[in-house]
Amino acid sequence: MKMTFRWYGEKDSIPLSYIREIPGMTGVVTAVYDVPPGEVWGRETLESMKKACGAAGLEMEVIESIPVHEDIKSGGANRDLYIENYCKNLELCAEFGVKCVCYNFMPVFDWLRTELRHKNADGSDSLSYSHDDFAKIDPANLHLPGWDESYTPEEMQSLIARYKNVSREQLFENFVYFLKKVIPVCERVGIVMAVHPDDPPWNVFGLPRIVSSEEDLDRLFAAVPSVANGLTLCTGSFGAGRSNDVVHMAAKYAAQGRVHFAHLRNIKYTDDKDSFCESGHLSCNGDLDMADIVCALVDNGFNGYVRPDHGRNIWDEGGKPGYGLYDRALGAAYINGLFEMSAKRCR
Ligand code: DNO
Repeated sequence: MKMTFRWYGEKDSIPLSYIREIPGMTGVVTAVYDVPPGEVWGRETLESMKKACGAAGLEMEVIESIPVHEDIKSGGANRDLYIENYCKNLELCAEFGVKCVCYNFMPVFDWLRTELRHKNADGSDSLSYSHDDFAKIDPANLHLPGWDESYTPEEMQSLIARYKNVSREQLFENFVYFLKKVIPVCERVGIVMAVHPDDPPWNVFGLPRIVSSEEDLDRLFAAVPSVANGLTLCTGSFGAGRSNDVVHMAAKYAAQGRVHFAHLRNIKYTDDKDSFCESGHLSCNGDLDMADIVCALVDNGFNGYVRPDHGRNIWDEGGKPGYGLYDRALGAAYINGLFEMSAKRCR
């Protein structure tokens, strides 16, 4: 496995030199952030990012994400143009040594939470999702933590409206249409696609979500069997769905050679509905058994990229919610320990 760390480019408040100092760190997970979804990225931007990483002694082999334009997901009139642009970005990334692309196929929204600074008993704060608070949100007047700045309420409404006639089935067809064009390019240029699961793994505001469960994954991989059509095993996202057996999923998809990337974090269920809070990474902090998950990966030949996912905000850091330095660095250290121990135990 290769331990990596998400880096938001030159504007990230966490310098590459700090990332490099985290034990076991081999590279960053990053993206081009100054180009709207669907457009072709600038060669110079990638070039300068790659140079900066190289100078810091870090690899740049994972991109998270090349966003999938809403026209592709909803099957809009311009989807072929946006798919073409997507393929151009893949080719460009490959030129700069990128080997894995994490992306998602969630209509309109990416991850959703109801609170960004949920106070924890240990004094830290973290992201959380409350079933009751979510139910109170009026989709006609959306003010979602983390999303307020991304879209105006009007823009969000019109985006949601685009999916009015897009059923689960139609969304799946659109996904397969996209993959059938993109995967051959990946195979040619030596990149693997790693779909990020729905977060949380259920439909929101009446919008379908189709990467939420083992059943969804099986269907997706059967439709496009190339192993370049793979998975980001995001333990916190799948784990929020209580019927998902994350240890089993880790074992099964690692054995298929489809887990190209793992986002490792833990969550704590906070009621008997579907509420959860993002806990510290350790098994004893949450409801997922991180040791069992790592063993399942190692035992089944996992050899992909790993990154410590969302950390708590600790030591008054006040960083980007989920993406401060301190707790993710602690998470990386813990995860490194789990991998070392699992590998030894396996010998
Ligand atoms: C959240 C991230 C996601 C992920 C995208 C991939 O913290 O894991 O936003 O980057 O879903 O497209």
